[in-house]
Amino acid sequence: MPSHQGGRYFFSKNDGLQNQSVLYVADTLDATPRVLLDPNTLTADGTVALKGYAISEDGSKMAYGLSAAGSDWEEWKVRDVATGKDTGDVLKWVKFSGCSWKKDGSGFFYSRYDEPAESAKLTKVNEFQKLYFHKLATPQAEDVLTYERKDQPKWGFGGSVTDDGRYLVINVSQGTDTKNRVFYRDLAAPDAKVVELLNDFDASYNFIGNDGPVFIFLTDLDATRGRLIAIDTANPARANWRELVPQSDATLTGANIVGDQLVAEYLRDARSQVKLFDLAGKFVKEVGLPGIGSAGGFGGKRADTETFYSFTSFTVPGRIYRYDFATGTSTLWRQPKVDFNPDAYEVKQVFYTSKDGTKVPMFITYKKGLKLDGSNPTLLYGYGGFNISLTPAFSVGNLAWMELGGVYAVPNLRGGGEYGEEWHQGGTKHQKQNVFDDFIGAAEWLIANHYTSPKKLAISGGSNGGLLVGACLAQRPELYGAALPAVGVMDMLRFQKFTIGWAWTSDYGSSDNAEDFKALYAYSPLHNLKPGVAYPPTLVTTADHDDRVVPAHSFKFAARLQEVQAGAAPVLIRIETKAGHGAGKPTAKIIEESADKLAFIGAQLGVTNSPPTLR
Ligand code: X97
Repeated sequence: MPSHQGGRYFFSKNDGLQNQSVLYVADTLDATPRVLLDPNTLTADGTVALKGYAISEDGSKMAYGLSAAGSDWEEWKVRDVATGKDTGDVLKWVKFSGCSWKKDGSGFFYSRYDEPAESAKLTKVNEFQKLYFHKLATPQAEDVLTYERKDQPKWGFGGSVTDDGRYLVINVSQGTDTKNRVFYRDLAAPDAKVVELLNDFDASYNFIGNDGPVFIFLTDLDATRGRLIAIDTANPARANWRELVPQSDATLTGANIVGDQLVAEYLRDARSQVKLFDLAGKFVKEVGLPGIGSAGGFGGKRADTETFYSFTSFTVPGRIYRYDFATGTSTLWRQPKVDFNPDAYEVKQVFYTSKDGTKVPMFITYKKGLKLDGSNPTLLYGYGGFNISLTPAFSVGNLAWMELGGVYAVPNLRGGGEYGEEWHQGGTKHQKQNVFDDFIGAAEWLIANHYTSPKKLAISGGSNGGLLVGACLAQRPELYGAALPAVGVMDMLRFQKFTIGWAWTSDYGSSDNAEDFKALYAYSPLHNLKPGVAYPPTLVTTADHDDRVVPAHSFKFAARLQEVQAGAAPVLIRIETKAGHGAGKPTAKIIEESADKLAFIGAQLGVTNSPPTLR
């Protein structure tokens, strides 16, 4: 999506097979863009990725973060937008950080950790994050420490300068817990102290923007599906908080102040809905979307008269639309060319009942003409955690599967964010088994409704979804014909001991706590594989530089599964090199890995259709 800053437009584009997307700048939307940063020129194998960038207020400078070989570590640099030359500024040991410029362009705020020992770079526990200000053209050693808490190793800090330049808002997080604190500092007063505005970790408070001293937040306080509130920093007592947009039956997942309005993004049964409100919270109108699917973006500044958003679904490759606030119309700006006929596919949403009676939605996509005779090779994909929602999205890999006659199914498991914080909490800690029951329930529904049968059903998921696949494999080995656990958390007793693993105790609990230990031990994939059981064909995947979920999880799980396997089915592990948890993976490696995974499940489920002719 283009963003408009300092009179220029910035956007990225991938021709389709480029390892990394290229960042362009253009003077107007219609002007010929020029390349501002092409990560493909930084290494021949495309393993250096652009992880983020921030443009200074006047559009003259770009701060940008690169990561190498898939690691979460980033190195930030600064580029002169007019000349395309780097300024020489270099910031190291940046991780889980944003970047926010001071409006005078003198420098920016970012978050970093202390430098780890070389040998522990990819495994050492990440704690004591610190917020810094980097002044342009000075060495990192001279960066000004803006905020740190030596008494709170687990607090993470993110700094953002408000649209009007007046305040630095400091978001305080505790790992992946949705509850946070919010502090701020007045940037207009030279020696202003940090004000602890929201200091309780009692709910989530997502800063949306400010109208002078009045701060607007998206919160789940007394509203599991979210609402917008206004807090006057001059009068911050709770009794004075005002509700701008109350909770509704759809889940409020994000909001922005653009075009002098509040653009509110909702999920209704995991499908996007977008509404506009004025700054007092009065409903203005709904933004008509091009169909059932996922919309995102809607960024910009308060004074902007336009915004851009992406729209995608299972059969709609990501399109970019421009929304004009004056006319209230969306126009298609860019759309990729993918050589397939979307009308040849069917997308539907069903609702099934899980073990405890909970109604769970599931998207199912397949080529039209499907016979419900229980014989269709089916790929069931899930995640189920961390308040993350699975919404309709396009993937060439999934399309290839469906072209071969495969069914692709995505249930919205508990633990996700589809129905708000209550839905998320329902799949965490001592209730984590609900997530597995929901996934198993999806498999059983697909079998009972004659889409497929156990021998024709593959399960897949990555990260927390790798845990999902591992746990469901251990609990119901006879239910599947193949399993693809990717970059999974497989050892639930030790995950907190490496890199950012401790952060996930908000969803998982911790083996350091006796009660949690019991719950974790009961489902930990590594600890629940049993000798004498015939497990389905399994291809475990991970990568050598995964410092989000260290690859040891997958190594141990694969070794144990090979050890106990009583059946004849293969148990393989595929370890990608110069790659990590997934973000920034070059297209060439994505294709190689997808091809191997599809070939594995295709062979194991007996996919017999001949592949479509290569064009
Ligand atoms: C993480 O582990 C992200 C680790 C760093 N991090 C936090 N909180 C986040 C963040 O500890 O980036 C956050 C971001 C997205 C979603 C939730 C938390 C943060 C929050 C506010 C401000 C700045 C940072 N994640 C999980 C993961 O990778 C899920 C998504 C992000 N997992 C791997 C979970 C289990 C397996």
